[in-house]
Amino acid sequence: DRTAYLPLDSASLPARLGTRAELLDRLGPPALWQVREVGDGNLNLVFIVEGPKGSVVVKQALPYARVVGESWPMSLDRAFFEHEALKRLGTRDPGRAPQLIFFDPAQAILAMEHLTPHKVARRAFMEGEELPLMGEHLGLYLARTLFRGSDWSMPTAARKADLALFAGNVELAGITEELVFSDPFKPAPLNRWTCGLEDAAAAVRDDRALKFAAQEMKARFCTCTETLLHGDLHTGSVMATADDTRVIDAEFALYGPMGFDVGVLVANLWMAVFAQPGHRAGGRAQRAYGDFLLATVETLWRVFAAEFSRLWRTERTGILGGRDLFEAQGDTLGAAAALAHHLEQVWQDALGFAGIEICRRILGLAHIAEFETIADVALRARLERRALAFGRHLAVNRRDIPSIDAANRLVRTREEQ
Ligand code: SR1
Ligand code: MG
Repeated sequence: DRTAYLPLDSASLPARLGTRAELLDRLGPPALWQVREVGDGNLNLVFIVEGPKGSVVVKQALPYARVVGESWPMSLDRAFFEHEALKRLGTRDPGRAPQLIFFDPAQAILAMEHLTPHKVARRAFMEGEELPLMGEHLGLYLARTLFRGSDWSMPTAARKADLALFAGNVELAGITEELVFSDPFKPAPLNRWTCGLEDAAAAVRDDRALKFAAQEMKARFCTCTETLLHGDLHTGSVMATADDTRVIDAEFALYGPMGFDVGVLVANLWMAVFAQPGHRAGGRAQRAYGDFLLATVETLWRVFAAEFSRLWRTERTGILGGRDLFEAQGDTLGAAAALAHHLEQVWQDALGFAGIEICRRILGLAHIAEFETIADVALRARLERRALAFGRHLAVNRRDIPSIDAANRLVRTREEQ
């Protein structure tokens, strides 16, 4: 499709994409395609295209932010960065990204595998569905992608080229810099919150310790370019079944601190725990589902640390490898200490980023479906208030929370308040 950029719609899609051999192979004749627009994210169009031979997903960037409308123009380049990122992430942890079918840069269209019967993790959490392998899969994914995109692992020339390439994703980095780290902590036109939380929002704007933490985490995000991040790894970017987990939607990819992807992901799992009373009656079932979510966080972190340590021992081939300083001189304890020091930094960063992510999902522009779909506004406000207090605690006290167990216990304590 070499014509000027034009957004797709369900009616025009078969005619516009029906000459692509990759789609004909997978779908069969375009006259028989069924097209549904299913995008529920903040930025893009997403179509499921079904034909007699199979189905695919077609994603197209819009020249504006869908969540706000045409008054917020946005470059189409994010489709390019998503494609580049998914190629790399899919290689670093094979099988965890969707299979890519084609990319058309002029039309900002990315066609990929239709993940079915996968469900967006957020939706599964609202429906109370247990995904027993998700924590393990995501722990492995985080360790492999974060380690293998860094100077611990990559050849230095390739890593520097990628750093320069993804530095071009400046517009989406800017969205995170503003919407995540700044807006929720100051008066900002796009901020919004549930009715009844006015006092909590005002208290945050007056909370010097929290604003200081937000500014420190923003500085880490902007200046620590240690690895290629997914960049928006909330639970709407995860699709899962009982035995498979996939990570989608990498358009926010950029070089940043490892703790960012970890922290955003666990923040969204913790928020799902806080939201549970809005989705099922209290008592044993609710408690059990919260336990499942907390166990998922625990598994995720433990698997992440174990797999990262394994890669540290076996794949430390990049310019930061440091084998000459430690193992080559017989100092295996020194290598272990360096690893422990690094994991401690990731842990503290993850807690700090998790805290900020929770604050922004309650006070900023982009909220989460687990809270937004709670029709009882008073209940929603009560649950969001608890989550917000937890998020604040994480951000401000991130250096004093020693373990994943301690962090999970804090969730349970806040839930009871
Ligand atoms: C205008 S974009 C708002 C949010 O949606 C994306 O998924 C990111 O999380 C971003 O912060
Ligand atoms: Mg997204």
